[in-house]
Amino acid sequence: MPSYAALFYADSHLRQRRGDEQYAMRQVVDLAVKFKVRNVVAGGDLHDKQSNRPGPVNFMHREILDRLEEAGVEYNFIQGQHDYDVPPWPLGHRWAVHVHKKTFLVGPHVAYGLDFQPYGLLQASLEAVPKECTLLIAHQTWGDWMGDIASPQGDFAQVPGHVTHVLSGDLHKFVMETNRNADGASMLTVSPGATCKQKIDEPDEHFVVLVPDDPDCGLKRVKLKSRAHIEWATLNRPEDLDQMIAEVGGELDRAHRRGEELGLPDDVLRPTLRVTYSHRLKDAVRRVTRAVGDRAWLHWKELPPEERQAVAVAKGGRAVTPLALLSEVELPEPAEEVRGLLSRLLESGVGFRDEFQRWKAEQMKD
Ligand SMILES: [Mn+2]
Repeated sequence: MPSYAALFYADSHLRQRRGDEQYAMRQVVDLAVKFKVRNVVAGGDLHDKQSNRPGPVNFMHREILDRLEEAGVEYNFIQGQHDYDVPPWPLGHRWAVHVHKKTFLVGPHVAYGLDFQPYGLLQASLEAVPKECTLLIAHQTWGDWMGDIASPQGDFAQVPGHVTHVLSGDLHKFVMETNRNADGASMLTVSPGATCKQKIDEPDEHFVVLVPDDPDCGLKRVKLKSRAHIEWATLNRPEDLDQMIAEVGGELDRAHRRGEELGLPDDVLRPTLRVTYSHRLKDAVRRVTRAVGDRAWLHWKELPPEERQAVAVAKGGRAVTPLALLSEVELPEPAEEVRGLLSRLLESGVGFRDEFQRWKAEQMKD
C-alpha cells in the first residue's frame, strides 16, 4: 500500500443540525490518523456561515483541531464563500494554518492555496501562482463543472501551465477528471464533494481524497460513512400512496439495520426520506407522516400541475439555471425592470447584496 502525505476535504459546512457534519469531521480525523498523513488540507466552506453559533465553533476547536494537534497532523485551510471572514474562523485555534496565497508542502507537491475569489480577482490570482507550484488548492465554481450556482468565476484553462493538480471545494459532488491548463497540458482536477448532504438532492455518497507521497501513485478517494437516504418513487395516483403506506415500515427497518451494521452513531441512524407526490393527493402528507412517525426525517416535494412543470424543461439542451429560467416565468409589472434586477442579482451570485445596493443607488439617482 502506498503511503499518503495528505488528506483533502471540503465543504464540511459545520453547523448545529442533525449531527451529520460533526460525524463527518470525526471521520476525517480518524482517517488522517489511520493513514498517518502529515497534513489535513481543508478546501473551504468549513463552517456553514460567516456568523456561526458557538456549538460548531467549539466542536471544531475543542474536538477536531485539538485532536489533530495531539496527533501532530498539520491543518492547512482556505475559505469558501460561506465561511469567509476576517480573521478566518479556524484561526481561533493555534494549530490551524491559513494557506491563502501561501505555498506549503503536500506530499511531492509545492501547493498554493487560494480563498474563494470573485470573477476577475480569480484570473489575477491565478496569474500570480508561483512558478514552483504544481498543486492548486481552491474553492471556486469552475466553468468546466458549472457548480451549483450557474455563474462560474473561472475556467481550468486559466490555471497556469506549471500546475498539474487542482483540488477544489464548492461543487458538493465528487469529480476526478483531466482538464487542460493554460498551456494545454493535462491537469488532474478533483472535487471531493461535501462531507455530508447540505441539501436533500445532493449525492448520497461522500468522500475525502488522499494524496500519495509517491508522485507516480494516483490520488485515492475514501468514502465517508453517511446517514442513509431513501428516495421514494413519485406518488402520482392514490394506489401509489396506498402501496407506500404498506411498505414504508419495512423499508425503514432495513435502513435502520444497515445503519447499525455500519456502526453509525445514534444521531445519524435515522434515515432521511424524500417523498415526491402529486398535488392531487391531498392526504399524502398526513398519511405518510402518521405511517413514518419518528423513524425518518421526512422531506416533501409537491409536484405542481403539469402545465407549470413544463417551465423546468431545458430549451435546446441549455443548462437549467435560475438565470436561464428567468425568461420563462411570469413576473409582476413592470416585468422588464423586475427581470433586469433579478438577472443582475442572479449573475452577481454571492455578491448579490452589494449588487442590490448598487441598483438602489442607481434608482435614487433617477
Ligand atoms: Mn459549499
